[in-house]
Amino acid sequence: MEKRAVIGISTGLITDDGGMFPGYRRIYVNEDYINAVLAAGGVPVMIPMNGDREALAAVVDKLDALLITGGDDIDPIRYGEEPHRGLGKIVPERDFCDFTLYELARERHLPILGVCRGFQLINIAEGGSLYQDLGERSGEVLKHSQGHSPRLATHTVNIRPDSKIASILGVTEHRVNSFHHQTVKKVGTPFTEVATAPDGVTEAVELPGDDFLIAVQWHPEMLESVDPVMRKLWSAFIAAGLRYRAAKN
Ligand SMILES: [Mn+2]
Repeated sequence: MEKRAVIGISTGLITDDGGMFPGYRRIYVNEDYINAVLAAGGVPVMIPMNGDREALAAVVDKLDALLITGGDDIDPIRYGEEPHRGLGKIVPERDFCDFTLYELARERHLPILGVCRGFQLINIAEGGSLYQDLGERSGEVLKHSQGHSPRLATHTVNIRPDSKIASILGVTEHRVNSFHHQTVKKVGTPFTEVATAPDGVTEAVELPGDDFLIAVQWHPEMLESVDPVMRKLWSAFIAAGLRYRAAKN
């Protein structure tokens, strides 16, 4: 029997600007996600973005955990809003795939980790909403779109001491990277907000109870190689995958 947890990784779409095939479509994932899963002992499996729900269900059935990755903005119609001026690029096909993967994994109580867009998507799937651009949020807003140096942590997050993520990371305050121009407006109903930036922006949520369902607005995969604290999040996620596999068999 396979001794390592198999971690499904959601993917995105790149359309070639130039080169040999302008307009050609490619499915991709950032290499850091693969490396972070491998470093924590997991087996990474890319799930190619597609619109075949039955095929996606067949893949999810073979997984021990699901990682929902970062990427473009989510179509605001998903939370009942028209597009505002600050909205970035949207890819409805990817939205379909990612929401479907989330739903399938949630039904099966798979461990789920959401990163950046994945964090936002999970919130929306559970009835939450977004500020389509941080400029729509009133009051002081920190720089959340740092725009450079993926491995550089630039702002602080305060973590609820009684949260699962605090016990995983072993800290209640930490510095993280930040590559988002949107942010959570309403937290999804079943979730607890477990980390915030000093300006009040939601930076992590988790599901109370036994399931491993944690989502973060920052990019822990980019910090994995430089930050031992972030490494603990990956270890805990892979460990949850192994527990899921053991319970299933
Ligand atoms: Mn941030």
